[in-house]
Amino acid sequence: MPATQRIDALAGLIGRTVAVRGWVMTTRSSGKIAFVVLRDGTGYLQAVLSKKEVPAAAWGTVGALTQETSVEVTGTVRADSRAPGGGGVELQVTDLRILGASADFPITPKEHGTAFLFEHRHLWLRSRRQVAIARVRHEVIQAIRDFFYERGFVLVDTPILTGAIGEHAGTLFATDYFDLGKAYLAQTGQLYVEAAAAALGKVYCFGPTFRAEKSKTRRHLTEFWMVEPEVAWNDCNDNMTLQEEFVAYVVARCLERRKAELAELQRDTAPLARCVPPFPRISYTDVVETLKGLGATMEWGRDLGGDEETLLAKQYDRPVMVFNYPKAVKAFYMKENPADPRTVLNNDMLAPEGYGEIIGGSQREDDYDRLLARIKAEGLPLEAYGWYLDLRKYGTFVHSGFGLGVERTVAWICGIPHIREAIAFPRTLYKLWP
Ligand code: NSS
Repeated sequence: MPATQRIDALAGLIGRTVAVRGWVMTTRSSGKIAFVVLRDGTGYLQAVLSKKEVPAAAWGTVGALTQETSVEVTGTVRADSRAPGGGGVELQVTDLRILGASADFPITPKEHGTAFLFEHRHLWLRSRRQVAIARVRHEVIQAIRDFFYERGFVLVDTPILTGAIGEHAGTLFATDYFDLGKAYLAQTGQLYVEAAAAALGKVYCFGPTFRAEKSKTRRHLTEFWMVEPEVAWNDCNDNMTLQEEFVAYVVARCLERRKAELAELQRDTAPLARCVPPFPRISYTDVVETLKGLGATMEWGRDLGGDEETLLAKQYDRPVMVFNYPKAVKAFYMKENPADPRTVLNNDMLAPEGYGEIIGGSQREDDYDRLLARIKAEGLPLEAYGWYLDLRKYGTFVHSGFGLGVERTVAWICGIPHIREAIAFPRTLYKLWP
């Protein structure tokens, strides 16, 4: 038996006899010669069967090779730059065996509606586009980990079951927690990485976060992955510098290592190639004026909505950072701006091409009394924040951090219209299965 190989290894095995296992995508036969296109997750491969050269049993199965039949093919690897599959090779088959039949695969090459595809998400994942998106997501996540590892950050895993509200009281998933009352699914790991930053200096957490958002926009999931660095002694400006270096790094990695996938997705990579620092930085107050100048109805004090973000981001050729938002529309933990106490030392990063906010970050309130006042003013239960206030009691420190949403970032890099295709099994207001 020849050794079993993955399709992506075949380009280095020209002339060799190998076995490949995979799933049938399409078949075409002239009666004497048959072409079977296979996929195995690592690539696509055309297998060529000649009636004269394969055993009769193998030739006899050709008609049964329906879409998604799993098979094992044996044959010789041949260089062929034009072969469908794109790996520069095809397989001259010497034998073929069906491993698992597949009758009436529901997703055919014809067009299907989005609702139908999401009901069949477990099977839709096999399609070329979805495989390409999954591989870009994988690269984004690996790049995130490499970026922080290379810069000496320590990964700290924060809890998913939490006792304190991290962001907004309005979007909590709650569950009963034994005799201790309610536990909330984490909206953020931030409060915990703040504690860890005082222990380790530069840290990040990276995990799923949960928001009971009833919004039906193309930018919202109820479960999404967020990476949250937190750095002792960084102020708001250092925080923005870290963000632009970070986003530029992740984008550059995808351009370098996921060319084939971005091509599969027909992504115009020119806008991505422009994502090099420095990114423009503009204050919220200036943004309000800019938006008014562009004809939007926007008054000082209101948070930016999706439409305003899109309109603003269109004015720039790379991501833009908006800083110093009004205190009233932002979370309790953000540090008040000493130069204008109506605002806080925060920023959002807006992606270009209409993708909107991908990062929210801030310098944290490090003054015990001010933080206490904010917690009280927001009506948050004081007893849940005793430990968080302690960080301001025992050697308080300037510190900043941010959160980047993985699915929004993947959707933008892939150029796909909706965030729900950026994760294998999305969770939204309407989606709990599969
Ligand atoms: O709410 S954020 O703006 N900020 C935080 O959670 C901070 N605690 C982060 C920090 O400073 N450590 O969310 C951050 C990002 C936001 O910019 C989006 O990219 C993403 O998280 N995000 C979402 N993605 C998908 N769906 C939903 N619902 C969602 N909410 C936020």
